[in-house]
Amino acid sequence: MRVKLDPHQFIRRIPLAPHQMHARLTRVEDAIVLCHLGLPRIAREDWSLAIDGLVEHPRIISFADLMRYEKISVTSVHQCAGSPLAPCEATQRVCNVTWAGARLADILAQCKLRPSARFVWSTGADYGEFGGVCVEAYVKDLPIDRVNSDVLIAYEMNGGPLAPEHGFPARLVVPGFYGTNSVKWLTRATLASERASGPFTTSWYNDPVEDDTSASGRTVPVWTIAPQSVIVAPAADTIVKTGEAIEVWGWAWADGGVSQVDVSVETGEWQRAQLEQPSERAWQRFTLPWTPIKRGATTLASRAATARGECQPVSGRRNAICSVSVNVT
Ligand SMILES: Nc1nc2c(c(=O)[nH]1)N[C@H]1C(S)=C(S)[C@@H](COP(=O)(O)O)O[C@H]1N2
Ligand SMILES: [Mo]
Repeated sequence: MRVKLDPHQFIRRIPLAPHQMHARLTRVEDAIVLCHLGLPRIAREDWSLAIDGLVEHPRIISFADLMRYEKISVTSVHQCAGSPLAPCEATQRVCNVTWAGARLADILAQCKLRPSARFVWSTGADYGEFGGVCVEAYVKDLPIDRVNSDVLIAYEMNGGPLAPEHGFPARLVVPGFYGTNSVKWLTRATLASERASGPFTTSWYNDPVEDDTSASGRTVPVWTIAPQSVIVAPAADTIVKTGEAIEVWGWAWADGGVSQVDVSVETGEWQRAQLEQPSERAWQRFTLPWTPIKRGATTLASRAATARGECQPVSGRRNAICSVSVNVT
C-alpha cells in the first residue's frame, strides 16, 4: 500500500553556511534535508522492512523486531552530493551528526545471502516525480563489501527519534558515503547481482571518470565521500588587523578520514594546518595560526587530502576548494 506524502514535492534545506558550522555536532534543526519526491508520513506500527532477492530466507521485520538488535551508534559527517542534475558544481551541504540503529550486517546474517549477491538495493517509501521522470520509489544501491562495516538501519539521530524529514521511523545510513545513498523511510532491502536499474542509480548519481580518454564515457557511482574542507572562521568579509594573531579554522572530512589539510593565507602558498585525528566517521577540525601582514583584501583557502593521496581539486568537481575573502586593515 502506498503511503501518503505530505508535502508531495521536492524539499531542500541547507540551514548552515560554512561560517555558521561552529558546533562539532550539528543540531537536528541545523542538519541538511533533501527529499527528492516529498515526505512520506509513516507510523511505527505501519512500518516494515522486507529483505528479499538473493537470500535463502527472505524476511519482513517490524519496528519492534528492529529494536531487538544490538543498538550501534556512529558519529558521521553527513553530506549531500549536490543536485544530481548539476553533478560537477562545488557544494558545501554538510553536517556532522550521531546516528543509532541496528547493523544491516546483523539483520542480513539471519537471511543467509546467496554467493551471487553483490549489491544491496534499498527502497524508500517515497514515489513521484523528479527531474521530469516519474518513479515508483526512490531506490539506491551499495556494494555488499560495505555492509560489513558500519552500515545501519538507523532509528535515531542525535539521541532522539528520527524527524519525519530525516526518515522516520527508520532509514539506511551508509557512513562515509554521500547522503544520497542513505535511503530514508526504508521499506525494502533487495540482494542482487548487479546495480539497481532506476534513474537514481543510472541516469543520476554517476560521475564521469576524470581521466577517461575513451569514447565510452565511463562513470563511477557517487558512493564514497571525496576529501573536502570548509573554513569556518574567519567568515567571509571579516575585517582582520595587521599584526594581530588569529586562528584560521574549519572542518575536513573524507570517507576513511583526512590525513592532511593545507591552508593558504595572503601569499597563496600552502601551509600545513594542525589537524585532529579522525574519530569514528566524524569531520576533523583543522587550525592554522595567522598574523596578517599586508593591508587589503586577501583570500584564504583550505585543501584536504587523504592518506591514499586523493586531494581536493581547484574546480569542476563537487569537492572543489572553496575560498573565503577577508579584509586586512
Ligand atoms: N527515500 C529517500 N531517501 C533519501 C532521499 C530521498 O529523496 N528519498 N534523498 C537522499 C539525499 S540526496 C540525501 S543528501 C539524504 C539527506 O538526508 P537528510 O534529509 O536526512 O539529511 O537523504 C537521501 N535519502
Ligand atoms: Mo543529496
